[in-house]
Amino acid sequence: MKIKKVDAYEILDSRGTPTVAARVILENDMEEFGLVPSGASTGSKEAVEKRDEGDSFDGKGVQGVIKDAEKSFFPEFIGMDVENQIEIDSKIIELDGTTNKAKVGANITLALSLAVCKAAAAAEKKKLYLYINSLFKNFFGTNVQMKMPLPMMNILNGGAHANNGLDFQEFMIQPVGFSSFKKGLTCGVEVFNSLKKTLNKKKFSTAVGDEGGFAPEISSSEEALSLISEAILSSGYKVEDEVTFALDCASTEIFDDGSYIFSDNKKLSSEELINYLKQLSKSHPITSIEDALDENDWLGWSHLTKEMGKETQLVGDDLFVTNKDIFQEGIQQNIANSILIKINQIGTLTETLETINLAKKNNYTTVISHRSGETEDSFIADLAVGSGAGQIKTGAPSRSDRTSKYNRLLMIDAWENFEFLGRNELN
Ligand code: 2PG
Ligand code: MG
Repeated sequence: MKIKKVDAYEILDSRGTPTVAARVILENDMEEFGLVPSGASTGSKEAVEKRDEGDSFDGKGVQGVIKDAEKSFFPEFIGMDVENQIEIDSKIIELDGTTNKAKVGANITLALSLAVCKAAAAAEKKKLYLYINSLFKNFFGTNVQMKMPLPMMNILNGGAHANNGLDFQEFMIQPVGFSSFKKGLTCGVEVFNSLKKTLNKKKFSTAVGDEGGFAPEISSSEEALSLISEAILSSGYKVEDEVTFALDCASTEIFDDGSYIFSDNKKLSSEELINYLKQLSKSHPITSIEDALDENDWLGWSHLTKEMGKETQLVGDDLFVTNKDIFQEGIQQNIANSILIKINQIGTLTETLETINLAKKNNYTTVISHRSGETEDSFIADLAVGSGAGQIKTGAPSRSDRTSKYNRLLMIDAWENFEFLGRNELN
């Protein structure tokens, strides 16, 4: 089916910051939209969001960027076959001509790429996850097993996503000990609600941060983990057997001049931070740690992987920025054993699928991820299932920008008989 028209709209993300929604209209007048998320703690090598830098929205408006795209970029795609995702994404990359989508803006390129995918799925009358799964077959000739992802639920927020004294950004739980997605998610939700009661009892605020998790005024990781442990126990679940912890240290944010600077003014070297994380993992069942070290501290990452990689999932987010060239380098150097996949870090769907494929080929686990600034679009839920990624990180079960993903997964789970591997996803 041919593309008849492409246009775009300035809409709002979950922080009230403008973002882009692109619309693809097909010859038969069917239309689909691609909505773009936005990060707060961004890796320096991510694809670039283009903004107007004018007076409105503190310079974050995208009206002008959209106008430019509508004038000279979107018309290039009229008449193309919407089912040819690779050709369309290649043209996006070629017309942009930069390595980080800086000319057109990754917010424009991704909006178009996602709208194309959704319109093609609709044209073929296929559920989105099934269509994404078929892209793997077309692109790489491989049959990817679809499955329900193990959630990584960020129920206690710190770092750049909250204004408490917590240095690490995300304290997450993973419901590893369940036989179905539905049971696992139910556990996560019950623990989240139990954490609210635990915090209330201790007179902490239960206001939530950007990703829907609580952001109490606490300042140590130990305290965060013990509050969550208490919540798990009082909701009747078992720590370790049924629920484990995952951290996103987002350490690039606290790295300065060769040291990791903590809010109590403690300065740690990468070796010291690795030792601290090892110690923390001894006292709590932490099964996954994301961005344990700075994005450029590759020597540290190499030590970390040697020291902790056998028993802990070590996820590269700012480290790899969903970029297959950077990731390939990391694979060669034996850095990390897992990759976070964020569609807007790279700016097209084809490149995202290539990076997922590279991870699968090299036995890295994959975690499909939201951004802290999200929209109601649940595309990443379909991506997680269709790509058989195994894990999804999409915040707390609170606020519609987060629950839209969980809700979509609950529906897919009800429609299909896809397996849920729980703990076995973690290597
Ligand atoms: C992260 C993400 C998502 P942000 O660091 O993993 O949780 O945060 O979107 O702000 O980069
Ligand atoms: Mg991260």
